[in-house]
Amino acid sequence: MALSKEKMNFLEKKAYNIRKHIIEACINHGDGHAGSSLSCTDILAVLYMDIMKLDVDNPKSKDRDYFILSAGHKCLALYGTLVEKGFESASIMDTYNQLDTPIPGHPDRDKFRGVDFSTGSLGHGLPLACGLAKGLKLRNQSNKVYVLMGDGEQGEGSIWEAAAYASHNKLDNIIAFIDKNGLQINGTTKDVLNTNSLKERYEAFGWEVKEINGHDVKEIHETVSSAPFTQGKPSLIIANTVKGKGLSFAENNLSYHHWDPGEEEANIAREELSKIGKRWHSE
Ligand SMILES: Cc1ncc(C[n+]2csc(CCOP(=O)(O)OP(=O)(O)O)c2C)c(N)n1
Ligand SMILES: [Mg+2]
Repeated sequence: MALSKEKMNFLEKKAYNIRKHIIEACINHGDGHAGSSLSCTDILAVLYMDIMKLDVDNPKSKDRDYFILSAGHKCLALYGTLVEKGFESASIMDTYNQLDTPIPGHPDRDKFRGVDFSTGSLGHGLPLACGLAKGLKLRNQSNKVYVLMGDGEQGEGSIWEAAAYASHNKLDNIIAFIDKNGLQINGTTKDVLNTNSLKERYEAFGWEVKEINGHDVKEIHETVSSAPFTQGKPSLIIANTVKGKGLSFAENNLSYHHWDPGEEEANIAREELSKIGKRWHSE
């Protein structure tokens, strides 16, 4: 079903709000994985606001869908999304990465209601998704398992063992995303470990793969709504993204994988946010 203009507007506004949470938390705390989090914001906004079956008042409900942020360093995007979903008030973002906070530098399921899996060590999200998806199949449950990985993360060998397991076990309840921004921690993926043939590789492992613009909420929505793409096969969405999306000086800039905002950059970021925010405030 085509996405209505109102729904598209709603999702874009949610993505803006999440970006604002990410940027303000980095400024407030003095650092954070801004580039990585801004890269996957639109995907999380679409998933949590309009795709996943998830009741904030009853998150342990048996028929809920699951989300695993395999690239746990992108946690500011997840925290901002959970705040926008209504799991906690926005003030929680002020405690980011402080002692005893529910929202540390990598997500911890025992600390923040709404976080499904503790992650941070790359390469573990897809294996976790396999265990969860297989368990759901054994119980004849129809819940979906969404997992989001980075493109640099594809260098982890555990992902490929899981990719083979998922197709062998016909886990079509797994819908995976790769946030393909072309950068990782210390270089381009092209230079560090080339990821250009990801589509072909996953297809060879028995997956059905689609490639999209990872910042176009309409395209994200339409694509994820049509998953599983083939019955009996796990689905992969390769989302072409821009690391640091929405913060002009950080876009496609390796130095902003982890951002330590000085006063000057903080002021520019606030100005940019308020400029974009006018679109919503004028409604
Ligand atoms: C097993 C493991 N090795 C190394 C790291 C350190 N590390 C954190 S982020 C990162 C780069 C990830 O790049 P990518 O998957 O492309 O994510 P992006 O930040 O571009 O969204 C690395 C190597 C880690 N968290 N876990
Ligand atoms: Mg990357």
